[in-house]
Amino acid sequence: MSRLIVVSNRVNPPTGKGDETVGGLAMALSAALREYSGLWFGWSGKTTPEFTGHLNVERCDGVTVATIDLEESDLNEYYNGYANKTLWPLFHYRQDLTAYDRSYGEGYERVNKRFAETLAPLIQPDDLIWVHDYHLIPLARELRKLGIKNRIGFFLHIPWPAHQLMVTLPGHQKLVQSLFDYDLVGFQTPEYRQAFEEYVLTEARGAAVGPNDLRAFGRTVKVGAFPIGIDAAEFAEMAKSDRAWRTYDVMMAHTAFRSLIVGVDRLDYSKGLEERFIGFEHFLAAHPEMVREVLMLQIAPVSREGVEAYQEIRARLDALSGRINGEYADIDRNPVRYVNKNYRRDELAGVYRAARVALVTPLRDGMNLVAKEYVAAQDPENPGVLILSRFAGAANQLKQALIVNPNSPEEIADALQRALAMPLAERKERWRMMFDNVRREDVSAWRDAFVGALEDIREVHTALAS
Ligand code: GDG
Repeated sequence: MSRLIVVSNRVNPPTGKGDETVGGLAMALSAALREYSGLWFGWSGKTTPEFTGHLNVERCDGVTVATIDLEESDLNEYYNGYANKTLWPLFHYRQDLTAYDRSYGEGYERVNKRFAETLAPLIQPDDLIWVHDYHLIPLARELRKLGIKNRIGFFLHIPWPAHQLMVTLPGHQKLVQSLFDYDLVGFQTPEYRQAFEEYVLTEARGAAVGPNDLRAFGRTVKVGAFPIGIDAAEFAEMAKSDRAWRTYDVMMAHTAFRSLIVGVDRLDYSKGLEERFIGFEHFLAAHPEMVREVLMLQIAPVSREGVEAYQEIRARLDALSGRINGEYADIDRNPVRYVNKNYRRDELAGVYRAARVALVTPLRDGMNLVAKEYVAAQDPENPGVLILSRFAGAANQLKQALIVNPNSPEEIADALQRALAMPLAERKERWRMMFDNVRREDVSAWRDAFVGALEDIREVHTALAS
């Protein structure tokens, strides 16, 4: 069996000490790495005055982890710059927030080169290399320049934008061309894969040369949709753990007979938090009899604080939650509880289980794992209702959610009313179908489908050679 090398911007393997803040994705990748006796490579999250290429290598719970430190200018130009001020907003359809700065592009190229130069000596001939996300699109190109001939796959966790949006990016052609140095490029949904194909066919004058093969820039790449999942069985178990029950009890006591409506998101403008708050405000205005019957809890740990747009949205959300509470609070209750703290995963599971409704209303989202976690954490005998944005990749799979356009406060308000009034039988029926999907298309299925497709490429090569 080939060895697997996973490359991602940040590396956060579980420590094996019950570290409950580690996400499901890290758990799943670690499991795959253990199975393939693999290596996880990425940025340590630390900076150094001058880049040395020094590798920090450690073993974490059966997985070898190799990280490098980056310079302060790398952090500003590559991570905060090109990745999070250029690609992230553009790929989430926020052209208004997209910054184009030549130094960002240079920093992005430089860091990808540094990743490649440090990683290349660690690669053995038969290794499979799996690169993750928008930070590292040019990595395969840099590795190929160094003579690496291994099979390399790329998975994009965020949306691929529509063609007309993609061409607004200076240097878009070079970026897309670098994807053709991979053997396999995976997207979250058929829609994003289709958007990529449209760019290749129209802008790069490429051709579809097989059901999953695109040819352009003199190379052929396999493309596919690989919707990411969660470890549903583990999450459902976690929702019944002692700590989850304690959190559940605390939530029930504090909601004091009100229905809990929950949102859990990194504090990010793509998650539609402002629009969600305004939708909730509409609901309260349209249903004054419900004001004392509901509590909306929004958990939103801060992220990317080095980027101004994130500081600005934080300030706007502070103001908005204050405004709604100012208007609708009473001496004994607030309709909105808004917290920026990070919780343990088992505590989150308890919160999800206590919530009668989950509001997952991103304006754009590659997939959205919170929607799946909410489903997995429900009590099968008394499940809650998921309200889900049509612009989350998850809407492609969780069709029994109440699907809304997150830009419409009226639609959010109407869906809340419908969710709160939904009879138990309907809640159970919708939940059952969603849970079946979350369980079937889980994180192991995602991982196996991607790694399997990458392995198959070798089989084709071997068959052709023999
Ligand atoms: C990207 C794509 C795609 C949130 N608050 C806490 C906490 N979380 C966890 C959630 C969930 C994860 O963070 C967020 O995952 P999402 O999928 O919702 O969103 P992104 O972070 O934007 O992820 C996305 C994903 O990659 C995977 O491909 O689905 O579309 O944007 O797991 O539970 N976890 C803990 N405490 C918190 O307070 N422990």
